[in-house]
Parts: sequence; C-alpha cells; structure tokens
Amino acid sequence: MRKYFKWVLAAAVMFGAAAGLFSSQLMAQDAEPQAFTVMAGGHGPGNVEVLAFAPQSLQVHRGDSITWVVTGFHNIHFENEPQPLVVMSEVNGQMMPLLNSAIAFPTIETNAAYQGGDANSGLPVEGAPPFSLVIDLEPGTYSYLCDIHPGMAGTVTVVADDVTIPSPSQTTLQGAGELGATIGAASVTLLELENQAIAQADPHQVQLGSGGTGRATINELFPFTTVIKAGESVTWTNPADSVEPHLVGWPPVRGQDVAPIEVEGQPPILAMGPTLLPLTPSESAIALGEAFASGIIEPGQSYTLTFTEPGVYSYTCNIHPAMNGTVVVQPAA
Ligand SMILES: [Cu+2]
Repeated sequence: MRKYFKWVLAAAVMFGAAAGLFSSQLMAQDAEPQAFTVMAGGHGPGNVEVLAFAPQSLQVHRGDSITWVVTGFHNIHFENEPQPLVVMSEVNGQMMPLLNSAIAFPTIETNAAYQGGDANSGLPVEGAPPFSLVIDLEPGTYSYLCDIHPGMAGTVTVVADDVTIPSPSQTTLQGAGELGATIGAASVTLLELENQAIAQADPHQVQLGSGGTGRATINELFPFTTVIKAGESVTWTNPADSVEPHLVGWPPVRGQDVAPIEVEGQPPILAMGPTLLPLTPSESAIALGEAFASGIIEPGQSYTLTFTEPGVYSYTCNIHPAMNGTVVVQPAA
C-alpha cells in the first residue's frame, strides 16, 4: 500500500511537471501579446530631473508592445548616434540656429509595428497620445536613445517565444526602482551643492544646475540669491560635465521655443523662438528694470552681466521654470 502510494505520488509529480511544462510552452507560444511600459525621464524633489529610461533594459517577445511615458523633454530614437538638437542652417540667405528637424519630427507613427532600422518618436507634443510600438523583430538586442540628453539610452531585447520573461508589472516595478535609486543619489548631490553654495567664498559666481550627476540633472541655481555691490558683475556657469542647457533672463518667456517658418510642400523650418533667443550679449551692463536674455548657455559655457544700479534684480531660466534667482545689488561703498 505504501509502495503504491509512493508510485502514485511520483507519477502525479511527474505528470504535474510535464503538464506544467506543456502548459507553459503553450502559454509562451499562444500567449496574448503583452503591453510593457517604459518611463522616459522622471521628476524628483528639489528640481531633480531623471535623464534615463526605466527600466533601462527590457525583454519582450515578438508581437509585444512598448509604451514610453515621457516626463520632460525627450525623444525615443532607435539609432546608433545621437543627433544635435540645434543645427546652423541657411534660411533666406541668412545663417540661423534651427531646431534639428531630424529630432523634432516623428519618422514612425505611434502604435506602428517596428521592424528595425532608424525610427524616431519625435519631440513630445502636448495632448498627443503616448508613443507606443509593436515590436516586430527577430530575437536580438536593439538600442535606442534620447537625442537631447547625452547618455540617456535604453535597450529592448527580443527573446524566443519559449523563453520566459518578467511580466509587464514586474518590469514596471523594476523601472520604478531604477528611477527611485537615481532620484535618491541626485538628492544627496543636491544637498552637497546647496551646502557648497552657502559656504562659497565668491559671491559673483552662480552655478547653473548640476554637473557630473550622470543619470539625473538638478535644475536649480547655486546659490539662489546673490548679493553684490553696484558696478560689480555676476558670472553664471553651466558646468562642463552637465548634460542640460540653461539660460538666464528677465522677464520670463515660456513655451515659445520654436517659431516655425512655413515652407510650401515641406515641413516647417523650426527657427528658435523668443524663449531661447539671445537678447543681451555677455559682458553687458544691465540697468534696474531692463529686460535681458542670455540665450542658451550650453554645458561648459559662461555668461556675465554687470549691475550698475542698486536694487533687486529677479531672473529665471526660460527652459526650467523652477530655476528662479535674485541678484541683490547694494550701493557701492
Ligand atoms: Cu535651466
């Protein structure tokens, strides 16, 4: 009786294992396509902005779809090398800086089947549906990136149908963990930068955002408040190891990054709008109440203004509305 029982148990285990194997194979082959989500960027406290795809690496089966949820200013571009955001081009016989149409405009529609090669989501447009692709690719690893933020890249690995992969909810959790770790590390840097700014010996220097923070940027001014004497200057510097452009100016000009020039039968030329245009050359003198705008200060660049009159001067970064600073100019002794 005991022997018999053992045999039944063994048979049941074996049958169960076989059935499990059989059913899991069935599931892998006949499974409904799954819908995965990838976060493209994210926000943390203290104006920390994550410049990463999360999860950075994703496994899918052929036929599954991926939706990229974009937070911030990012594109999703399957390609090998990032393209420059700003290109100099001749318009009506004049060289002018243009937003690169190879980045701005999509080359694949949302919900389309992606079968390889160059494919770009285009820049995020307010109110547009999220960018999704149905992955119709042979097994292999495919990489994509954001043209705007160097180092912001992700991979999609397509595996054979009979290979088990993490579920969409597991990968979403994984992505949330990656975002959280990046925000945590950036928050530590934020405190260090604020402490440095408070202890700073030279009141004439302001750092625009963070540098060297890898997968995140901190869009703040270090320090927020600058106190100088009339006739003195302030120099704003975007650190060389930053990955984010900034500018300083007053009054704020938001949301006019592009001033499209219509061209018949072609996509519009994307001239830079008032938000990004330089109004005041570096080394200029500013009077109280006078408007000024630096234009884009790229990583590694500086911009200097001299304040001749006592008073309180507010300024902002048109790209990052939370970057607001004040220069307090005291009467010269
Ligand atoms: Cu900024």
